[in-house]
Amino acid sequence: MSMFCYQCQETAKNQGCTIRGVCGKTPEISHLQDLLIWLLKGISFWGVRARTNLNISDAETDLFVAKALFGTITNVNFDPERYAAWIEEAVTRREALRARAQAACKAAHGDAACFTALPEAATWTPERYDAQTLELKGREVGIFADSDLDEDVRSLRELLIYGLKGLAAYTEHAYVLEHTHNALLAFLQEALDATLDDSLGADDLVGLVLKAGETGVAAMQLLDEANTGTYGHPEPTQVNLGVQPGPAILISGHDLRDLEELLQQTEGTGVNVYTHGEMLPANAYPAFKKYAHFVGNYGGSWWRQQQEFDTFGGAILMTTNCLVPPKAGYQDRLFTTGLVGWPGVPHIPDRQPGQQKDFSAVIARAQTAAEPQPLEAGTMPIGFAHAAVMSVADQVIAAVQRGDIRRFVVMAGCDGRQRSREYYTQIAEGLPEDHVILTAGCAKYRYNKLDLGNIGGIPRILDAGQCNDSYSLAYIALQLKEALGLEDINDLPISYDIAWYEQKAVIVLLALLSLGVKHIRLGPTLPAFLSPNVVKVLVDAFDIRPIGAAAEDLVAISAGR
Ligand code: SF4
Ligand code: SF3
Repeated sequence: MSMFCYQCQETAKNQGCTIRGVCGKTPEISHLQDLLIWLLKGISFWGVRARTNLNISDAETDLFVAKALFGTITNVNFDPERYAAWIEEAVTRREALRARAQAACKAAHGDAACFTALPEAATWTPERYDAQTLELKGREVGIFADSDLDEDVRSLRELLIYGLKGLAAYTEHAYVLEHTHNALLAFLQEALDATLDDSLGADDLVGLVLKAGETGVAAMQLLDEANTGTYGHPEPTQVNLGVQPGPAILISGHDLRDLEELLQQTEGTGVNVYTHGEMLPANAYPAFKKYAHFVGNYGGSWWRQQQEFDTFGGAILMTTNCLVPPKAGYQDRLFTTGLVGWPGVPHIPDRQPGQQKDFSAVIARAQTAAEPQPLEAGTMPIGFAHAAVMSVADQVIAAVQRGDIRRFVVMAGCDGRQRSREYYTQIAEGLPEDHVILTAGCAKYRYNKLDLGNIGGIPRILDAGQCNDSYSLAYIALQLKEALGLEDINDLPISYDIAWYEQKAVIVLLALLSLGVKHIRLGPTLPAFLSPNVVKVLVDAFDIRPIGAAAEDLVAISAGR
């Protein structure tokens, strides 16, 4: 086995990538990621003890842990040099925290009482930061580092870590917009530290997994406040799918601040800006709609980028996941920023305090590149986040009470390459006409261009936005429960048919469970990292089920099962 990773839905044979990642991740990157995660556990060991016993914390290190976790999400970063730099920073930060904690503890309690049993992750320091040394250590500390570990404990630790990655991503997005909540960062460390603790059994870890879900709700709420507080509430909008003459930049990923600064810097340059993948919902924000050169969306979800970036012709900016190994046809037009990286692809550095990022290299590249070739034409409705839906709440509730809307089906989450995801198109096409789809995330690209009509003016596909906007769906459900005078969220006429791919979907799932949502269908496959016993816990407590054949699931969904 040259590597082992099973964190995403496309893992090989739904068991694990052992030779090279289906995503393009090399064994080298896999080992560097394993080492980085292990060192984040080591930072957390000191972080938790310093915070809880000694009232010591380091805000920059707390945020570093979140950023580094985000950096290891599927399809974020494939650049070994960036990982080596993060690993070195992790050791430096850990040692600084350790020195402060040990000094404070000794001063308070004396040498003998302080930190006697230290896990290796809390102390290991490499002789050199060269790729070979780091990779070698990464091989020792991966998922199977302890071959005797109980398989359910391993499964729960990994489930927790993947949930934390998603939680870290949402938290980091909110921090970029200067919306902060220290408890979120503290929980990341509490949970990472717990994965080093061999005294914790399956029950303890299940408790932490559920706490991760609750913390996920808080992170999604914070991010919602950050996005809507900074850029206004998304408005129902018909987004253009065609192209316009002129040089162009395609911006993808989830980072709205990058988009804002790119729009400001391209204004008046003659360069048009289009969205791709998860940036599509930005077309519904008042703060961005005001730019005349922000002209629409190009293409579909992340996995289509190898074809669509090729035909786009212009410059391309990846602000977050999902980055697919670039093809030669567009690699010289591709730029990364934030936590994203690919070896040899120019990276736009982080913003300095009080300044914008400098996107001039992206703009200059667009000015010498080709114009976009049309892929499709027409428009598509977007912008149905919670404020827009709640502004017509009376209409929605009346339609439910009259029976015009008999059921909502939450079809949020991720898209992916596998053919089995045609299931989601079949479900969308096959739902009865009195069913309304609520969606968020790139899962929607399996059906968002279908014309499913509307019910009394309410579109049958209500797109709340990015996966980052999943909070909207929970908010709408909770508001409907109140308005309809129901006791239990599960009494609502809502079914959940969720598609997952990467780790942000894991925290969305855990957040839904923490809100008490039951009977979720999850597909296209159940996560490979769930052991049979952990699946059983989820089934017994929450009635989670794998998707079945579309025809059978349609009957069951419609019957409220
Ligand atoms: Fe495989 Fe997914 Fe891990 Fe990539 S992220 S190596 S595809 S399991
Ligand atoms: Fe998509 Fe990567 Fe999950 Fe944001 S962009 S939802 S997969």
